[in-house]
Amino acid sequence: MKKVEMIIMPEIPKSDLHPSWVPEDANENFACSVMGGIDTKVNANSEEKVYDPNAVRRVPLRRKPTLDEIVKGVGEGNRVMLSKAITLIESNAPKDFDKAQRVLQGLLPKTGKALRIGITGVPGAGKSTFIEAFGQLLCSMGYKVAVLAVDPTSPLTGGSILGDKTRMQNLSREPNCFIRPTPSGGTLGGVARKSRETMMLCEAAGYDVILVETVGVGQSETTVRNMVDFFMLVVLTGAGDDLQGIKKGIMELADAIVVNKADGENLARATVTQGEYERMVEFIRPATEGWKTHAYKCSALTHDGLPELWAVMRKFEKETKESGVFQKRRKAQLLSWVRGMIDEHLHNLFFNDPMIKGRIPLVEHSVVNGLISPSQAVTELIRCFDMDRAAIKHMQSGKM
Ligand SMILES: Nc1nc2c(ncn2[C@@H]2O[C@H](COP(=O)(O)OP(=O)(O)O)[C@@H](O)[C@H]2O)c(=O)[nH]1
Ligand SMILES: [Mg+2]
Repeated sequence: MKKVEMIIMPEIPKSDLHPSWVPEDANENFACSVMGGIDTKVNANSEEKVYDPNAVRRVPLRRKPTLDEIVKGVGEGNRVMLSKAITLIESNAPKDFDKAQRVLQGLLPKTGKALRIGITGVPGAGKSTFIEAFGQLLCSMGYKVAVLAVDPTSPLTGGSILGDKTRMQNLSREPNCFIRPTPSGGTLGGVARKSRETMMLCEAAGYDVILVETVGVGQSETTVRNMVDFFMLVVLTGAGDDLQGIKKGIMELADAIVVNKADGENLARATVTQGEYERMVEFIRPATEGWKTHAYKCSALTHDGLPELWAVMRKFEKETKESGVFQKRRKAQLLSWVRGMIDEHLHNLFFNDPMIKGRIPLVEHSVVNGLISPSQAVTELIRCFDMDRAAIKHMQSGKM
């Protein structure tokens, strides 16, 4: 009987079981790990296989990249590094804030080069389907496309884009496309800051077009209008007069109104609706100086009308850059961003101040019971705040 050769395997240290690579979007449930194989050494003088524990290939441990490596990686268009940088931006941990800002600072010279396009419309209008089709069209033309979402209404579910991931399956497979769901930032201001900074990182990573989807509710349209160059409103056929009345404010933000689902039996109705919107835009203030907003129709399903819309956007870019309106808007957006952040910072500083926290219920009680006027209440709170800040400063300077 043939002797069965046994190779006794020593216990592999736990550290060697660490995966050396995991997919970019893996979470802790990712079950598959890629490990180095185990080498066996054949003894030249005998047939016997000897296991040499030193021959176990050491798999380098996954270590966190340094900030410089992240900056370099993003600048070279490395998607893993881009995701890491965005994770830093999206983090709510104070220790990550400085890191994120250092990464952004390092990449600042490479930002600002993309065409930023905002897409809004009521749920079901076809925004995600449009982005999927339009994104693929742009990728086929050789552009690198980044897709972001601003949806502060559902920070827990990950926002509209995550919910619609099935509708972006083809686009997410495009090597030249990067899709990032809405960040969970709590307030709209928080989400907006993260989205703006994410947009800048994508630009630094070489993305030519940024598509920002937003839900058609509340203030998010205005917020997205303030972070993009071209703003597009996706509408449906057959919306009643009353609904269209509500949209007037949003129409005033749009550089294009697009009647989607212009396909099949709906095509004729879409053409009529397009005409109605075209008449309506005559009466509204254009969103962009020197640009005439028009109504268009398309089908995100059949892709009809998409190349024409891209041509409109390129025309918009060319004309506004020539007139200087493009650059003027970008500058104004930056300044309003800074102002907005100052507002938010001061707001947080004020309402998180321990003295104010304790004082507010009392002062509010006095106001509602007619003991002091609202103006007096504000003066009183601001005075408390000033005193508290002065005391904190005094303590910090070691005088107490
Ligand atoms: N017929 C037709 N259906 C569409 C078109 N675009 C989107 N849809 C459908 O409309 C529904 C809502 O689309 P979705 O992209 O999720 O809308 P969103 O909520 O605005 O992002 C889905 O069932 C889509 O398949 C289109 O151009 N034609
Ligand atoms: Mg959607």
